[in-house]
Amino acid sequence: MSYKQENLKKRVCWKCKNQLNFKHFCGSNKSLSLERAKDLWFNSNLEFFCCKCYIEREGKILHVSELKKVLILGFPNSGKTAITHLLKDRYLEDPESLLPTRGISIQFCLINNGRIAIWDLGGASTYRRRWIERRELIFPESNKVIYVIDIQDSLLFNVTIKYFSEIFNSREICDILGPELKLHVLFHKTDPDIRNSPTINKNVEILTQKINSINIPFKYEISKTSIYSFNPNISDSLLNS
Ligand SMILES: Nc1nc2c(ncn2[C@@H]2O[C@H](COP(=O)(O)OP(=O)(O)O)[C@@H](O)[C@H]2O)c(=O)[nH]1
Ligand SMILES: [Mg+2]
Repeated sequence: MSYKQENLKKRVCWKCKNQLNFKHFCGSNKSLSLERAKDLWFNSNLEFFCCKCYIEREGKILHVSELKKVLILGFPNSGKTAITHLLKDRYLEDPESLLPTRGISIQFCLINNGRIAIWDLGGASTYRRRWIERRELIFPESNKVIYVIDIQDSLLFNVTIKYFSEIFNSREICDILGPELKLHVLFHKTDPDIRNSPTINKNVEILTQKINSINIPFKYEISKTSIYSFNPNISDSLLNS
């Protein structure tokens, strides 16, 4: 089996986050062809463990409980996919390499022994319409919705708030989501260097007013986030609370 020349992405152990090695993975799974091994290695829905964590898992130290569902919604380019990566992997290798999301991308991660499915819902207009039309398929059994707004792009405020209210002012969608839903609105791209600038403060004020004027039937929280100041505490509070 030749894997030396392969430019394979690095993976980390799901539990301890130590880096894993494709060569060792092939060595421990000799019955797999190189193609099959690569398919598995690149499949982001699969969990990989290092030997130590795998043995502990076998010993039932790692219990996986229920699967929580988190939806990430918002306009294109607001930062949904970047946030999904940060929530799932805790790091973002190359923010510039993100491509527009086609349809839905579902990523799984494990937090405090609970499995979480993060649904990153494409924000292009055809998709936005589709999520609302197919609400019966998209919204049921969600534990949390994270709605992302690019705080720097004030030209889009009215349209993103319109989409937001199409979801959270819809009796039907709110009934599907249920009264226990946790809604988190992110004023995203509040980068550290502009966090306290007059423009951003003004944008925060405008958006907060717009959101507060919508009759949202859930408890909601507004946070200012940036990929440049994302940390594990923010991930935990977004996924756990
Ligand atoms: N300045 C800044 N750019 C960001 C931030 N988050 C994402 N981006 C950039 O915004 C662009 C769109 O991000 P992406 O996650 O693909 O947006 P999506 O279309 O909502 O999924 C990419 O070029 C990202 O690098 C942030 O916090 N600050
Ligand atoms: Mg995307």
